[in-house]
Order: sequence, then C-alpha cells, then structure tokens
Amino acid sequence: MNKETVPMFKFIVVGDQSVGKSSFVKQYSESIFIETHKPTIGVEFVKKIVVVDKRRVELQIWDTAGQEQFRSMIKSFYRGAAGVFVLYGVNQRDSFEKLNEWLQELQESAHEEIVKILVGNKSDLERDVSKKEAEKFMNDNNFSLFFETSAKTGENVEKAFVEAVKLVIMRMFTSESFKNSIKTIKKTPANSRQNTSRNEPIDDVAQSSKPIQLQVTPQNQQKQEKQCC
Ligand SMILES: Nc1nc2c(ncn2[C@@H]2O[C@H](COP(=O)(O)OP(=O)(O)O)[C@@H](O)[C@H]2O)c(=O)[nH]1
Ligand SMILES: [Mg+2]
Repeated sequence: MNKETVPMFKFIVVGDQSVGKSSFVKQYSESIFIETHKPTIGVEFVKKIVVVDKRRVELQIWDTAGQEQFRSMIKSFYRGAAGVFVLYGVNQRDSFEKLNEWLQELQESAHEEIVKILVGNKSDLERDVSKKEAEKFMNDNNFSLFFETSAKTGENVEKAFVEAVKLVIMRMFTSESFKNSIKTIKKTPANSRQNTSRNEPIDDVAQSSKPIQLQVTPQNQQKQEKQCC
C-alpha cells in the first residue's frame, strides 16, 4: 500500500464578531459568499489541500467565534498552529481597536514564532480604518503579512493563504523549534477514515469542504484539544 507523507499546517482565524471570519474561510475553501450572518458557535474547521511552490500541503483552517464566551476555549486551539489570521473589518473601527485583545491572547497561548497575518476584511465597503494605520499596527506588532481582503469579491483571499503557507514553509527551514511545534500527518490511502468527536469522517468532510462544527461544552473541550493536536 502506498503511503504519502503530507505536511499539515493548522491555521486559526480570529477577530471580533462579524468581521467576516467565516466568510473569509468559506470564500477560500468553497469560493462562495453568503450575505446573511450566521454566528459561528465555538469553533469550526475545514481542510484543504493546496500546492504551493510544488509542495503539497494540507491546511486545517479553524474558524472561531468572536464572542466573549468562547474566548477561553479558543486559546486551547493555538497549540500546534502554524499561523493565525487576525481579522478586523476595514469598515468596523471598533474591531480594529480591539485587535490588541486578540494579540494578548495569542501571545499567551501560541508558539512565539507562529506566522501572524493581519487581515483587514470587507475591502469592498467604505473604509473606516486607513491602510496606513493598519500598516503601522502590523509593524508595531510583529505581523509578517498584511492584506486587505474582501470575502465578498474574493479580493486577496487566496493570496493571503498562499503567502502564509510560503512563509510557514520558510520558517520551518529556519527555526527548528517552530518546525517541531507543527504537526506532520501521514496521509494513508483514500479509504482510511479519521473520526471527529461527532464520529464523522474528517476525510469525507474535507473532500466536500463542509465545515465540521464542534460543540462548546466544557466536557468535550478536552476531546477537541486532543483532536486538534
Ligand atoms: N460586503 C462584505 N460583507 C462581508 C464580507 N465578509 C463578510 N461579510 C458579511 O458580514 C457579515 C458577517 O460575516 P461572518 O463571516 O459571519 O463574520 P464572523 O462573525 O467574523 O464569522 C455577514 O453578513 C457577511 O455576509 C466582505 O468582505 N464584504
Ligand atoms: Mg463566524
């Protein structure tokens, strides 16, 4: 039987409620945009295989809820993460002003060399945060990349992921400690099945790019931690 080892990079998407985190992930994974807002409960994730610089990489993208009550839970998902997209809405000034809160949690919970990507989403709408001040924020806070995106039109969404993956690959070569903090999975033949806490086959879900939603209860939080790492 043929076994192939494919690096798996885990990315987390954080930021205030309604900045477009779920739409950003959906645009990237399924190339669609849905106008109505359905709040994310806890954490959902999708998987996507990408080829970057001739390397095949599996991305596991964790879309989090922006609400206060889920914050402590999100912290545990930083373990093993290669990168984090920190989102604000270019038209939502308050979401930009709250970025420091997300950064503080990130600093407490993530690997110190995690690739940080600042994303100003909703670039198709009238802005309330200038590009210049966002760039200053990026430099002051050690972000590696900054993009203004639109989950609606798709502008820069794919680019943000591709550039982030490239940077993770580069960082793996330059930092042993970062490399060790990232998981590598073994892709077994197509008929193998991995299970989630809801006993759904992750591989099947990945093929259809449908998100898996994890329920938020203290009891299964531990299970989720085991799954993700
Ligand atoms: N115009 C526009 N609307 C967006 C964009 N991204 C998200 N939205 C809308 O903003 C609302 C919140 O999006 P959602 O992805 O649920 O935000 P989340 O709470 O951060 O996951 C929804 O009504 C989306 O349709 C965007 O890039 N442009
Ligand atoms: Mg959401």
